[in-house]
Amino acid sequence: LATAPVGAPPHSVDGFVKEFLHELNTNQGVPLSLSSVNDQYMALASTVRNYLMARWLETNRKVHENKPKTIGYLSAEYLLGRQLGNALLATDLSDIAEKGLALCGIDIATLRAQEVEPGLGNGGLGRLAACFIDSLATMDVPCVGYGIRYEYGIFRQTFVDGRQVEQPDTWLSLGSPWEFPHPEASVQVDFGGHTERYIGEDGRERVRWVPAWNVLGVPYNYMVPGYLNGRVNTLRLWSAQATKAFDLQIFNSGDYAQAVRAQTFAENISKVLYPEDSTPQGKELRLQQQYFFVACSLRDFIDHSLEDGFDLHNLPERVTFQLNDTHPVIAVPELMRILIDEYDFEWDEAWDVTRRCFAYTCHTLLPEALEVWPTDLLGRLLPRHLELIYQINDHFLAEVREAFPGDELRAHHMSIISHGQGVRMAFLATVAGTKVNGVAELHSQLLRDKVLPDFSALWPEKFTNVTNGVTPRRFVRLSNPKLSELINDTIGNGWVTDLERLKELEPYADDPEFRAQFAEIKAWNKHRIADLLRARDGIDLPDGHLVDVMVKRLHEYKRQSLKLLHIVSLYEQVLSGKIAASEVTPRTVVFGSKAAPGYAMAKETIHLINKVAATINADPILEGRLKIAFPANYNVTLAEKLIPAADLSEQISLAGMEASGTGNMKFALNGALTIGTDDGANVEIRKLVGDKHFFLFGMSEPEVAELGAQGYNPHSYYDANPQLKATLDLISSGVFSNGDRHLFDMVVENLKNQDRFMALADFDSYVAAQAKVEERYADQDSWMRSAILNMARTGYFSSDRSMRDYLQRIWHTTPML
Ligand code: DL6
Repeated sequence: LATAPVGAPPHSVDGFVKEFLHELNTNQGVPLSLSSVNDQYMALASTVRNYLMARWLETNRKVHENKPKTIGYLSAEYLLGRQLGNALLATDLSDIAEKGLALCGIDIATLRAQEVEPGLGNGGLGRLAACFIDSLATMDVPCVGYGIRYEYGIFRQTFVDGRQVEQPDTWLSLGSPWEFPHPEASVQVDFGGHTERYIGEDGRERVRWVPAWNVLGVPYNYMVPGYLNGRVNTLRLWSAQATKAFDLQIFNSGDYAQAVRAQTFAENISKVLYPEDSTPQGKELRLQQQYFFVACSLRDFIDHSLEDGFDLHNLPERVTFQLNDTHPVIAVPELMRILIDEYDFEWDEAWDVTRRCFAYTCHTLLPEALEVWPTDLLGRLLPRHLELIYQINDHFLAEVREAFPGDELRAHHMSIISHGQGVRMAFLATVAGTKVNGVAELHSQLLRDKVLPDFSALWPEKFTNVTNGVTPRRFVRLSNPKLSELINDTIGNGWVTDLERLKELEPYADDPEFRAQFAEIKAWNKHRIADLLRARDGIDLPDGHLVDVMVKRLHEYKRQSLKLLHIVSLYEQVLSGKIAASEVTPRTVVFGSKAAPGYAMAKETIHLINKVAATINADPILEGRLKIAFPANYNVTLAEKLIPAADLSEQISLAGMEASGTGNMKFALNGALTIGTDDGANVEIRKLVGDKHFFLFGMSEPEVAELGAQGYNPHSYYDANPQLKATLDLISSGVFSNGDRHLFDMVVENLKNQDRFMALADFDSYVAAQAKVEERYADQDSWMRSAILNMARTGYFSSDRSMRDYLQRIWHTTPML
């Protein structure tokens, strides 16, 4: 079968069919008649990939020729979502592919559904990285995303009797057509051992690291296509392999397990993603992962730069390495080591280059989420790096003492190495980074004032904010095709790369016909998710309900338990006859959430949600007016279908706890109204959409701080508020647990007696805001008007805008023309 020239622009359905069949025959080795769905999916992916290939090669050629400044995005997580739809969109091949496959008797939807998403991230931080690399490619900015090719991504969640059970995520089991392994370009990474001092030829004392063991990092390249702009950047994920596959001597002697031990040990490094999102554990394997991927990435970038004739003294003109949280911060001493030990730099020269090469993004406010590595662990695994960290700290503390003479307490507080704890990676990142940014205005302010106040006093100009964003390609254009069509018909399609243009839709909020079309699309999206959940989870969603969605990682600070208290409170009021079922607004509450496997409170909360759901869904007293759906294994693929169907977006973290949130942006852009606290990016969403179109509740951050300082006593709220008491007592009554009054003690007693995130203090205000939701929802016209205004006014939250901010404020570079 003849093939069209690789990378030629999409021309005809016939041409596409020829290529598809060619791929099916030559790559999968099957004729159409005998092909499986997976064969067809793989062949379709290769066909689309071929169209991207010429652009990829051309992008790489341009980079090689022009040697532009590049962003090296260092992230331990990329939550990519499915690739096929995005690749079809980037090449404008969706229609041709659909028609071509139909000619072969294949429904493209079946092939789309065959793809297993690479879940190489935990939540917001990993998904943000995926949005950012999409935006950079679309904006023609040279970027290499560096990360880890985990063999098993975030676990697959199942429920057994309401409890979360984790299954391994075997995302590679049917093959991944989107990756290009390059074993010939493997990089060696050393670990352990000791250091030695010696006198170099120039008479200077030098240090040599004598490692004890090493592994190979094998790069796997992924295409990162820009939207219809001909650019394809690269995501390079590293996979660990043993330097020596197995010991033949030992194998021959019959000890098979021992013969492959080194291999197993090495491969463990990239085996599995740590499933903790905000409470990192100081596990040795985790530190191995972190060093492994940054050592590979720096080596890769530096070697390529040297091949291009670059002088390492000018490295900051060639690259900014953006540190996505503290996970890649070990890159700082690694670059120092390379410059000093391998390229003979003097300390000051090396530090000057290193400082200008890095910038740091912090994604948290929780003290327990700030990584600290015990010095003995670091010294055992990376002895040379620990020495360099001590030296960096000595130089830094000298600077502090010069700036604040006599203030030893301050120097003690700011020390990168804290005695008793270890190396504070956020401090190291702040000392080394040219810039430090938070991810929403409030977060950046709290970062300066509360998390790193001494550092912001020393270097006020170092601190900046870049509010997060989301890619409109995946989270509107692909996920909400009907809405995209309506927007295109109304204002043209420029919004896909210039999201602020959604503002042009504002006047249409007052147009009854537009509102009707918008409402029809919302209803269509609700049917679409209902069909999916029926097939996927056996969940039935009723028609005509307010769809109220809370999807995010399960964490106490995010307060899924507050949402649950609202639901149980409604149920209690009907049970006790305080209100009639007919007064309850028909509402379906959808939860989607994974709990870190070791986080007992989070897992118990999931268990409780499922038990409450089972009871309420089965109780005729509510006349079907309240329904709770908790589909298992919430992921990017499900988000893409669920978010467009939402009426109400739950963003109810305790103020001052959520760094930004990005789900909140996706919901608003798809026309959901937010019920939320003044936290993270909610603050900016509310400012942009206007108070009338946002349900604000709860304490502000200063109020939270004040209550905390006074001494918060949740029990006093329980005692003083009869409805809250009745609600918590109902959970303890055994109604949701087959009469077992203690099954949920862990959750209930914690709320009554500790409640670190003050759910009880915000309960009343939350319930009152929910009553306003119901009132507003009863007036569908006014609700739809607000929904349209939410969409029209939140174009600011495009990750393209975030990238422009990074380019201007941090990276000081421009797109490559
Ligand atoms: O910045 C992306 C995302 C924010 O939107 C969330 O608010 C924040 O919780 C999340 N942070 C993490 C914590 N990881 N660490 N460390 O995932 O980042």
